[in-house]
Formats: sequence, structure tokens, C-alpha cells
Amino acid sequence: MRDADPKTIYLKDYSVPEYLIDNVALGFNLDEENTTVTARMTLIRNPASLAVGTALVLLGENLRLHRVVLNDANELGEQDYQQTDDALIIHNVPQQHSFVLTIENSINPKANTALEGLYLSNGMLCTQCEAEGFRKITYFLDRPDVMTRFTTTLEGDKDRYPVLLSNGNKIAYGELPDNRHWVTWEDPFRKPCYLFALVAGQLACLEDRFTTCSGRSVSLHIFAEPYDLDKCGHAMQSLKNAMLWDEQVYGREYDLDLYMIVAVSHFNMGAMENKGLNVFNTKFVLARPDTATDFDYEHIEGVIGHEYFHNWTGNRVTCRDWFQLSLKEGFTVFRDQEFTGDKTSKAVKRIEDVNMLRTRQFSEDAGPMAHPIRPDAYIEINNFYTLTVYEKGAEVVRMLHTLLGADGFRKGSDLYFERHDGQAVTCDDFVNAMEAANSVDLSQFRRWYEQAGTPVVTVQQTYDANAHTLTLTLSQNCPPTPGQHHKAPLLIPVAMGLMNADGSVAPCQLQGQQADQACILQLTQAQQTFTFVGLTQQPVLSVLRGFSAPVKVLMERSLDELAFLLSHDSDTFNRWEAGQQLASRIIFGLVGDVQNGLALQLNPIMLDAFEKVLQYPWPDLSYFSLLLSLPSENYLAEQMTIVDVEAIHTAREFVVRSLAEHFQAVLRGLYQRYHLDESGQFDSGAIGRRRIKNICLGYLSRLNAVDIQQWALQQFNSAKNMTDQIAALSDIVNNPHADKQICLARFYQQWQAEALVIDKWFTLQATSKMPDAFQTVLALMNHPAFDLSNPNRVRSLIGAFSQANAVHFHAANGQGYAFLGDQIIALNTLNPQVASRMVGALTSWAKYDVNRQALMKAQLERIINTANISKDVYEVASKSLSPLSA
Ligand code: B3K
Ligand code: ZN
Repeated sequence: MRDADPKTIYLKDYSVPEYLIDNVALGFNLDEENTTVTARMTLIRNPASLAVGTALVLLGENLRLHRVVLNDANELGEQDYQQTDDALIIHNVPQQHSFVLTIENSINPKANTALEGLYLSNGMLCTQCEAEGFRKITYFLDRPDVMTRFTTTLEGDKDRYPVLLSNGNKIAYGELPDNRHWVTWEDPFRKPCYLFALVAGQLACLEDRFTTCSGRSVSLHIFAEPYDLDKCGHAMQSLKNAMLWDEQVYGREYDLDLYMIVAVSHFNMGAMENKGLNVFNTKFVLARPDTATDFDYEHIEGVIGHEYFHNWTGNRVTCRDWFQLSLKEGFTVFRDQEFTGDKTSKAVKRIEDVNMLRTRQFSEDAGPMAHPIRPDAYIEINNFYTLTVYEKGAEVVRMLHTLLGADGFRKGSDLYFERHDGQAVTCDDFVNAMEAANSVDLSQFRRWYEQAGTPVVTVQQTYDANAHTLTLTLSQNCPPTPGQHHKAPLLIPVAMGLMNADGSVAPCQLQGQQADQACILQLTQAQQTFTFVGLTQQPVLSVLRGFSAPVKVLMERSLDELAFLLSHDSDTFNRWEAGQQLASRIIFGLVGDVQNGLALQLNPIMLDAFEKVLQYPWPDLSYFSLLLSLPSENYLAEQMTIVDVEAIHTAREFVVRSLAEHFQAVLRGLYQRYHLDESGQFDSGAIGRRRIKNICLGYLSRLNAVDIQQWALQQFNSAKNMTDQIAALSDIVNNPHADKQICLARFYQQWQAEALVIDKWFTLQATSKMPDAFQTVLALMNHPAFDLSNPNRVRSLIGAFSQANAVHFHAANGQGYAFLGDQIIALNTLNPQVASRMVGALTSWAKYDVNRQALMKAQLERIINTANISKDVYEVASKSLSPLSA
């Protein structure tokens, strides 16, 4: 049983809209349970449409319709229209070029627990319309290629809703009887209705200004609940940084006189780029040194940047249809990555992004939900806001940047904005602009938009000592993915360099070309050979520098060669990568030993490599901390054909403990050296010192030494910043520490009024590897602070347990799976989008042993057979169960 036919929508079926909406005047009479909406829209026949029908189909869901009036005169009777579950079909609309239609309906924001459309969050009314939420507000042509001018009048009680916000500029306001007031907003820019927003509530505001490159002064307003106003300063600074960066790097200036951000506590995802009125999850706005970690600070700046950058890549130029989502998301993620890299450390940011991509997107791309960055089909578009569309999409844009160079890429983006400002366009339009501005042929490159799956690039080398040449044979192969069995070769940019045995740079000279320090090979065929000349000794290869393409590289390497690269590679990404590969190889060897019941011993190469890293005077301590970090259990799992969660955990823990024992003295020294009181300082130096200090404490805590336990306790008790406090608490919770319960209780006591900090408290316990973790999770489900209707809470407990606690979630008896099944079923009726995200942990069943496979599949079956399963959950669960038919 499902609440809707699981109808599949196909890209190939796209046709232009029959009607357009030139302008709409929206009126809202706001009330928690009964908001009335009036939409007076001017419709025009789309000259580009060949359709000749006389019916107008407006989309709408869960609406109580009151009135339909044509041309301000004729109220239509029920014989003139037909209402279905998801549409209002008006028969015999006038044949004239343009006409006016007014719809009056009402909605119940309080009952809207799906948090799509108009809903209530802590007494505040707010909207989320992307992708298809506007149709839950009123009947409309809810599709991104219908771009309309919006005027919005909000009316409500002055005490409940003193602040009334919508897109654009405030053009009028006034008082009404019965303690009510109204405000009218006008957005001068055409936009699709997914960018519409309204917010009403008792909100406090932090104000600032930004002067744009052409000298215009823009008011910046950040709204939050009054209690949170003291945590908005970092978001404001981030916004100003983003505005300046987009002017400097892309030549893009902000276009309205006002930019507003509202922080809300109930939000399905991170944030939303509504024109001039961004709505944000509080998680990506609120920060104070004592409540937010250094990562939180960085992510806030990144997400504020991301939503701001959408003003050009998404709003001024938008998507023609939802299959083109990566047009705005891939490009905007690329822009936010570069922004954060410029603001923090390019090397560190690149590693963090690739780490996430390889751990999570690669696994999505290898699983039953794999899809190209421009999907061909979907049942529920909200299921396609994926790591593939966002993160792999950003990698595809990055490859264009690599191939065209920064200047060529900028020429392409300038042309793209010039050609398409004010339009709803496709991914092809973007590539066309890059192509035209640089006079290049990107036809083969376009396959990245069509083909799913992670390509594997195999590298073979032959050195000819007599001819002084090195011949590289690169081949590419992309595994089959659902619905795509044969893949054509892609254009893969492979950045590389060569090194001599002493670590110095060897010349990189392709036959017939100039010598250089490094080069980018363009792999275009299934197999291709490249010859380097002028090499008097056999060089060591550094391949896929900077992770120049979202691929896996297969290459025979000795552990010694990896250790050499870790010591000598001048490419910061590959240097780190060599360490990761070295550690992975050693851990996988130990996984085999665990499986065969052998005693574990750490290979001295690992000790030697780690020692070299520890001894080197790294200028960037954040980068240093990444070199000291082992590959995560999830990344190791992603690389195994059949995942053995317990063996991975045992092997990895063995390495952590061995390194801690072996380097105890150095790690203690580093901890003491960098354990300073620098709370409130967020420069890269202070952040780096905290990172190193805390990673050292993490290793040392594995030793269970009494004095180290004291260090952790001391740091926990005296920390004035959340980075240090939560790091110490994590060490206390994840090791047998006598004060664990006391510290958890104290932390809760200290932070119970700070929802985002309490989320961290839930997550820490949900991801604990200690034996009692599952029982703790069950108990936390009944904690008074747990709330299934708040997505942040759900993610912090259920999401964290199922996605970041492999050993306990994948317990062999299936209790973790059954628990998740229960929660998905409960969430399905409450919030289908969040429920569907939670199914993710069950989709990879094929990667586990047969017993676990059966248990995971049983939960997926159970979910599908639940009464009233939403199409969100149905799509993910059903595609997971029959991946090949998808
Ligand atoms: N565009 C929004 C995401 C909307 C998700 C809808 N399910 C946030 C972003 O990518 O900036
Ligand atoms: Zn986005």
C-alpha cells in the first residue's frame, strides 16, 4: 500500500510548459492551524509550446480549495474544474493570450510534520519549497522553468508574528484592527516558485551592511530566536566573506538591497537559497566558541557561502527541470569548496572533500541507487539530492576547471551568466558555454553527465633504461550500474608528476612536447599509452595529483614506494594519499590475519612512516593532523567486496593502539606543547594546534593510562571551547573511563538549553564503539530530549548510529537493522524525506555476508509492505531490493 502511485518521471518526456505565470500576487492570512492563501496570477500561453489544449493543470497537494475566480469577475463553479489528489484541472480556460486566475485555499501548517510547504517550527511559521513544496501552499505551475514575478502580502497577529518576511524588498506595511498587521514584499527578479519563501514569528535580528564592488550598500539581516542572537556573529562574517569572494573570483555582485537569513530548528536539510531570504538549519548559523567546534565554524562559513553563491548559480540562472539539479548544485558545491579552501587551507579542504567523496559517494555509486549526476528518471525528486548530484557533480565541474585552467574556466562562467541570466537552463547549456568561450570540443566530456559509476583507471609502467623513456599505459573501465551495463570511455584528466630516487623533481616531458614540472594527461580511450622522455633514471610516479578526477586508481606499488611518496611527494594531496594507502594496505593485511585467527603484528614500515611524519616540522598543523589520521572504518569498508565490520574494527584498533604505544612519548610531548588556552581564536594556527593536540589525546586515550585519563577529564572540565570539550568527552566515552557517566550527565546538565550541543551529546553516544552502545541508543530513544519530529535529533541519534557505528549497527543478530526498520516506519508518516534518508544504511546489503544480507533485506521488505508507505521511502527501498530492474 502506498500513498501515491509510484509513477516514474523521465527526462526524455520533458516538454515546455503550456502556460507561464507572468506575475503572482500572494496573500497570506497567517494562522498556525488555518492559514488562508490567495494567489492572483496572470497566466499567459507559452508561445514556445505546441500544445493546443484548453485545460489548465495546476499542481497542488493537501489544500482546502475555497474559490477559483477568472479575470477578477467569474467565480468558477465545480463544473468548471476538477480536483484530484495532486492537481486542479480547469477546463475551458480563455483562449486569449493572457488571463488572470485567482485561487483561494487554506492550509494547516501545524499538521505539516513533513516540513515541506508552510510549517511550524518552535512557534515560527516558515516555508521550504524546493523541490516541489510550493504546491503544498497553493495551486500553481510548480516547475522550475516557470519563472514569475512575486508580490507577497503577509497578515498576522502582531504578538505572535511581529516579524513578517518574504523575498525581495519590503514595499508597504500597515496596521489592522484586532492587534493585527500586514507587510507587502516585492521581488523584482523572476523566479521559479521553489525559490519562494515566507517566515513569520518572534525573531531577533542581527544587522550589518556590505558595500558591493559597484558601491551599493546592502543590508544584511540574520534572524534567529532571541535566545540565539549571540550566536549569529560568525554567520554574518561568513556572509560578508562570501559576498566579497564572489565579486573577486567570479565577478558576481549581489543584486537586491537586502539579504536575509533565518535560522530555524526544524529543517530537513542544511539550508535553502530562497531569493533574498535564505532559510537555514540552525546548525549552519549558530556558533559561539563554547557551543560550536572548529568544524562547525568551518561548515557554517561553507554553507553560508554555498547558499549565497546560489544567488547566481541557481537563482539568476536556474534549472529547466529537476534532472538538471547538478547544474546548480555541482557548480555551487565547487564554488563553496574553493571559497573554503581560500579561507582556510586548500590542501586540507581538498583532502576533506575527497575523503567524503570516496567514503560516501563512491559507495552510493557502487550501490543500487547509483545514478548519473544528471539522472534520467526518478519517482521522488527529493531522493536525488544526493552525494552524486552534489559532490560528484562538483568534481565534474572541477575537472572542467582543471582542463580549461582558471582563466579559461572564468571565461566560460562569464559567458554562461551572460547568455543565461534570467533563464531556466540545462547542464548542456553550461558545458556549451565552457566550450564556446574556450573554443574546445567537450563532446566526450559530456558523458560524465550521462554515466553513473566510479571509473577505475589502471596504470602500468615500463622504464627503458637505454632510451631513457617511461611508457605509461592507462586504461579505464567503469563497472555496470543499474540500467547502464555498457559504458563508453570518458575524458579523464590525470594530473601527474615524476620524482627521482632522492625525492627531487624529475622532468615531465611527453614525447614531442616541452619539459615541465608536472602535467595533465588526457585519458580519452579505453586504453592509451603515454611516453615520457629524457629520464636518466627510473622515476617514481605521482598519479592523479590533487585527485584530478573522481576515479579509483589501480597500480602496483610496493609499501616502500608508498612510504617514499609520503616523505617526498610535492603534491599535498598525493602525499597524504600515499599515507592513506600505506595504512589501508597494512590494515587490510591485518583484517586477513583477524579472519584467519592469527596473532596481529604491526609492520615496521608503518612505524617508520609514522615516525617520519611525526618528526617533520609541518607548517600547517591541520594538514599534519590529517597525516596522522588513519582511514576511517567506513572508507575501509567501501574498498572491500564483502565487508567484515568486526575484522575492520579489530585491525584498525590494533593499529591505533600500537601506534599509541610506540610513539607514546612523542604524542605526549605534542599534546602538552599544543594544549594552550586559545578559546575564541579561530585563526588557522589555533585551529591547527587544537587539531593536533586532540588527535594526540585520541591516540593516547587508547592506552588507558591513569594520567592520560586525567588529562582527558581535566580538558573536559576546563575547556572553554566546544572543540576541546567534545574531543575530551569523545575520548572518555569511547574508552573504558571511570568517569564516563558523570561526564555525560554533566555535559547534558551544562548544555541542555543548547539544542545543537545536545545533538552532539546524542551523536557521541550513538557512535560509541563500547559494548553497551546499542542499549544506550535504545535508552536515548526514550530520553525526554529525543524528538522524532526534529530532523536534527533524528540524524544525531538514528542517523549517527546507523551510518557511523558499523560494529553495532551491523551486529550479527540483526538487532540494529530491526531497530532502524522500526524507526523508518515510524518516520514514514511523520516526515517521508527524513525517513527515506534513513533507509540509506540498509541499501548496501549486497556488501555484507549472507546472514546479514538476509536480515537487511527482511527489513527492506518489511518497510515496503508497510501500509501507506510514502513514495520517498518506497523508491529507495524498492530500488535497493531489485537493483537490476531499476
Ligand atoms: N537547494 C537546497 C536543497 C533543497 C533540498 C530539497 N529536498 C539546499 C542547497 O543545496 O543549497
Ligand atoms: Zn545547493
